Amino acid sequence: PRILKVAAAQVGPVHLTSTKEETLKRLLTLFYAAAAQCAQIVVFPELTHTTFFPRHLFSDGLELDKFFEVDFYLGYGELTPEGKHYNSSFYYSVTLGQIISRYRKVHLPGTFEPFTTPDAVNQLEKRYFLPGDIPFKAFRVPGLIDAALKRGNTIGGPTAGKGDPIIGQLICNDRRWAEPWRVYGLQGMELMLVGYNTTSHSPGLWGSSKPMTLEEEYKEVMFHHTLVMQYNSYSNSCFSVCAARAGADDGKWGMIGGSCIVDPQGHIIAEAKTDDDEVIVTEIDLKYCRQGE
Ligand code: CDT
Repeated sequence: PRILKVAAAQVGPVHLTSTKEETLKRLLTLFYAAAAQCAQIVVFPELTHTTFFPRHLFSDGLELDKFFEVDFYLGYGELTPEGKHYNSSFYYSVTLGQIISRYRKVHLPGTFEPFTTPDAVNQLEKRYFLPGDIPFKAFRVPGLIDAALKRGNTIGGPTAGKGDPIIGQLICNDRRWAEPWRVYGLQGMELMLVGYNTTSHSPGLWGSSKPMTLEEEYKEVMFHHTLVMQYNSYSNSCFSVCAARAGADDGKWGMIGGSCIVDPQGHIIAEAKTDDDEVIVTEIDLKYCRQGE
């Protein structure tokens, strides 16, 4: 059997004033909670270590750079040795003791210039990040499944066993577009990992055909989130794990939460119940990615 235990680590509010040490402590607590439930893969959100800083305008480059790190695992603000900024994630394999896949967000939402209205909710990703330049490359992860099965799929590095799961990664807004899922899907991807920060109220950014109350807007944003996770998992016959930032950063910037794990039939098989730090864990059997076999 090709069975894995996967987890999404949802992270509650992280304020502008939160220190990385405080946040890291919370992430470790979530990590250990997932490990205690025997999870083999834990997915953390986009830009995990800090508040979702593209809502703020920073004119001082040095002040901005404290949100970037050269290396880490999870979703993070990447500062390259050449001084370029990306919204990135990576996958670290314990078996190999190294990062085996890197990704840089391609679909950067929001604006370059900040809004000027007093109630503006900025999303300045176009200002702070370059669009991702790494291909959507699925990767095999060794060591997670002992018994290799005959799949006849040849992608992956030299250490890749034939039964090793095939994984893809995206960041937040990327999940709304069919192409990245399909490009990974055509490489036999069985598990998609997505970290995200989705604001529950984004005047001027989300289109809507009618005026909405805050509650209606939250429901609509959550509907689109689950719609794309469920539909794309279904249409590519893969499992997916998505991990959110949740709650209100700085007491006012609402995030939808909604971390969940979806099966290849498009059903949500595990989901977060809170708007705060929370781990969800479930077992998945990759045989369900291969319909009709
Ligand atoms: N972080 C991120 O990509 N957020 C976007 C919101 C876009 S504009 C309100 C998302 O697709 O969830």
